[in-house]
Amino acid sequence: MKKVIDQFLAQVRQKNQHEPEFMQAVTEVAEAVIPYIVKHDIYYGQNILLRMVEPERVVSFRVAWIDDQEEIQVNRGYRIEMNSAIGPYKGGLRFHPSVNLSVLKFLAFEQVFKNSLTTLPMGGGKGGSDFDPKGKTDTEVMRFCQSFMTELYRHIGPNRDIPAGDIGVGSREIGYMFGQYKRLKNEFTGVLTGKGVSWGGSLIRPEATGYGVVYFAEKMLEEKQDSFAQKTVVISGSGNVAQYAAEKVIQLGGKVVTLSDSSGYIHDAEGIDTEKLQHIMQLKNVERARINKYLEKYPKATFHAGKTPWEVPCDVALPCATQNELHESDAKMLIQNGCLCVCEGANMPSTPEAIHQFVQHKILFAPGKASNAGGVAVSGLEMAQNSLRYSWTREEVDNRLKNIMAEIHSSCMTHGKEGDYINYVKGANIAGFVKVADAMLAQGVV
Ligand code: NDP
Ligand code: 2IT
Repeated sequence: MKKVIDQFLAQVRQKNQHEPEFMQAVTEVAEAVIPYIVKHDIYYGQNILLRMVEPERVVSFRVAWIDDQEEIQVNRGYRIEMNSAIGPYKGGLRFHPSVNLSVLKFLAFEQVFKNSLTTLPMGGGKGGSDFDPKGKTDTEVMRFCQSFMTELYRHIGPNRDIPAGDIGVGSREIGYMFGQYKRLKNEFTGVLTGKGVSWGGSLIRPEATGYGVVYFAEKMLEEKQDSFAQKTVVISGSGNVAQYAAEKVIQLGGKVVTLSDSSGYIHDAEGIDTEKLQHIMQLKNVERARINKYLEKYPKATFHAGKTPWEVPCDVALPCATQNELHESDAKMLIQNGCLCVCEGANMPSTPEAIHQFVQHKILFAPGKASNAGGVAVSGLEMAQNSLRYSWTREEVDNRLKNIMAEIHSSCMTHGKEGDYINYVKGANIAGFVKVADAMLAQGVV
């Protein structure tokens, strides 16, 4: 089996030189799915995975804009339309200086499996730019978003490709991009998700990824007859996903002791309660400050510059910042400190070596494509509401989100059970694969 997997990966690597993140994502899927393909005649011999790793379309474009000093700036914009077998392309836009083809292809590839797991009819895509919103004024961000959309608009549409937010793209950026799309097309449609509630957005979409991660982790703990009550929880990141993961953990009786950003992490041993979290939301979302500003108001907390929070002893760890932020040595430290459950909020935050540690030690471990699918799932519900020209209540959307996370959890169990251990990596990859593969086979060689 190893030989078959290695041969496949060598073939993919040859065509995708210099794309380490993409190869990392493909390797994880190949290791889980190829043994399954080999055992199932309908998939075997169809080159189905080879078709899945080739994006249906890749668009790359110039984004020129003028900054506040009247200097001309040039960024690169992308949209990767990975797979539309089960629905229109769907996935976020990331604005971060680290954005390149490899990063977006890995994210688009993950999105295909994630969207398949949600039970909703969405294909997979991802896009973004190497634009850095940090330190930019609102008017600079607006001019950038308008220039970006002036090219992107011809490639997207409510039945074709529906972008949303990701790192560096929140409600402000979605607003500017939606405004420009509407102006260019003279059409009010649900072409983006994550919109404001007064202009077509869904209640619970801002909370959905973070809440969904915690609903998923709750299901994992339930398998061990356990819950979040009294648990010490370590979270990385302090953006959209981390903030609402923290909010839900607090509601369920857990104690959140860390949050972080790219400058380091804060450790509040007394626990970050609702009031402290409100302050963090003000700092990060309104003032756009660095996380260590927390110490000005809460001096008992400590700040650890340049570090990630995995060294802090905990019961549950929720990596919610970015890819490859949790390494093998971090995994060993978490295990040594008695961590029971690692549930990914970010996309691919754990390195393959770290995942190997978790699986080998039979720690509850959920890959992001399963546990962070709540965000795109509620994006799917936003699309449904837009089509209905109607809005559901908070309770309605939250209940649907809970049910979807429970469905994803049971799909992982169906395909991931290994004796008394649930291998969520295997389960998520196979369950995500089956739906897309079946649709591709039905639609012929296209
Ligand atoms: P935000 O931009 O709101 O927040 C990102 C957070 O992660 C910030 O605290 C940021 O710190 C930190 N971060 C980003 N890059 C790095 C880095 N290279 N090193 C250390 N810290 C970093 O993004 P989101 O919360 O939306 O996204 C977080 C993760 O969740 C991403 O992996 C994203 O793909 C994933 N995700 C997001 C979904 C969504 O609906 N938004 C859905 C599913 C997954 P700083 O401010 O210093 O950069
Ligand atoms: O990674 C992700 O799933 C997202 N950034 C959300 C995508 C979406 O379309 O809501």
